[in-house]
Amino acid sequence: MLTELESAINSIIDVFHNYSLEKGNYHALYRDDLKKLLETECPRYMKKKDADTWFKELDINSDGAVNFEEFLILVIKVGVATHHDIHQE
Ligand SMILES: [Ca+2]
Repeated sequence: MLTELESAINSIIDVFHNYSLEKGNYHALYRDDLKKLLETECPRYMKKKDADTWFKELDINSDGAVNFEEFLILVIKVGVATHHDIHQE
């Protein structure tokens, strides 16, 4: 049986693949894939930063796609913001 954290990590991987598989590449979110992911999965954080800005920020190696490691930067940033928000409520 998976621990709570292991399940959460699997969910993060599943979310990445739900959008990366749109173009049949397990390892890449293209600009429009990322936009769709942001709009669907974290709409609250699209209000402060648009999809193009997110894409430029996440595509660290400038290869025109967001790989899983780069996607984790989004997870960290949204996670930190959500944690902050929880303590404001
Ligand atoms: Ca990249």
